[in-house]
Amino acid sequence: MNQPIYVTQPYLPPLEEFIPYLQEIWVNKILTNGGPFHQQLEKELCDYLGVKHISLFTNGTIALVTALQALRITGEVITTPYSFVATAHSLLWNGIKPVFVDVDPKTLNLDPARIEAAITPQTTAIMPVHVYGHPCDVDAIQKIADNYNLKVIYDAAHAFGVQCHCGSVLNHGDLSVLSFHATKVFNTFEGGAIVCPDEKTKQRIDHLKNFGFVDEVTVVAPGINGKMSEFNAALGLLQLKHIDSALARRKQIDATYREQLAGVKGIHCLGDAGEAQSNHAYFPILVQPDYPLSRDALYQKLKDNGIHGRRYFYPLISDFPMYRGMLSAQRGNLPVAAAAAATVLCLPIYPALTPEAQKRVIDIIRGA
Ligand code: T4K
Repeated sequence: MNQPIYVTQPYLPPLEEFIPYLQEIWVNKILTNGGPFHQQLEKELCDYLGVKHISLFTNGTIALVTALQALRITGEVITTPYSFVATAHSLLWNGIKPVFVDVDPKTLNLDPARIEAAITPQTTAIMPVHVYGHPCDVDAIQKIADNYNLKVIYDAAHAFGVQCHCGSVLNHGDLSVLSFHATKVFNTFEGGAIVCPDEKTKQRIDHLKNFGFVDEVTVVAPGINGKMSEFNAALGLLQLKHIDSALARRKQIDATYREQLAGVKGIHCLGDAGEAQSNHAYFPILVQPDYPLSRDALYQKLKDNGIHGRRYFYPLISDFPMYRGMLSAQRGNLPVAAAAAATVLCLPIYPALTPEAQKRVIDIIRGA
């Protein structure tokens, strides 16, 4: 019986390499609240990612909620329906109205050409997502934000280590938010971070994730508890030692899928690795009408063979009950996103995926 193959499997470095970190925690007895591993990971991530400041968080969702608070965003925010639900939930948690705008058919990222029409006097920010780690059109988005005096907060949950035409994609916009969840390219079991350009903003974010405390007796804002623990920070430090080989293996798997699926009628592989500097976080395909099976039939066929692909992102966020009554959530407003949600399937991609396991996936898709 073959082992099940999941859409992803967390990368775990050898256990014995983690023991010294645990010993250090046990000796120090500093478990959280900005301890030595937390500080070290912030510094090492800045160096690795090529960014100025990072504030670590307990997860990406709390980081998104806090990023909006850090910039005092209110009113309406333009965002994408084609993402994980946490993107829009972070707006609702702040009492902000999401305004959904359709995506670009090539990248499935927020389409800059459609943003202006959705701006109202209540619009204060744009929250795009670098979906699957493929960079948004950051220049076009910034131009609109500058013209209308809007902030830009990137949901960069998938974009660890992604480069664009001018260095790290995380340096674009006012803030970028990363997720270090178990399913991500770089994981700390649970975790996240806000990337910010200046010391003052970093300080405000650090206060907000620590209940608003500035010192023992001063609270400047109704902050939350968003701090990353020393355990998670230690995992991050260890992961960082292995990240380059993990990314290299992902790149090979991506290239094999592209090569082996290139001639399969009705299968379109998104995000040509050659043109975008991807981290190969996901391998999304679109199952088109000229493929012999529907997307859901292929999903099921793979599943029947122990291969658990995922339909990221179906349903659209705008189809969930707390959003679907909104004017911008109407299907007619979002044809590209709706078509993608109906045809997308993310195939297994992770460093430990063996060539034999990948061949099983490819053979089923080719053999339909
Ligand atoms: N913004 C965007 C654009 C995001 O994609 C996300 C998260 C966020 C914001 C929020 O960041 P966080 O607050 O999560 O840091 C998963 C993840 O839970 C979620 O982090 C992620 N996006 C989303 C795209 O995927 P599920 O419900 O699909 O995950 P789950 O548990 O079904 O896992 C998928 C597969 O991974 C499993 O079939 C097996 C494998 N797996 C998973 C876990 C958790 C393992 O092998 N081991 C594990 O520990 O949401």
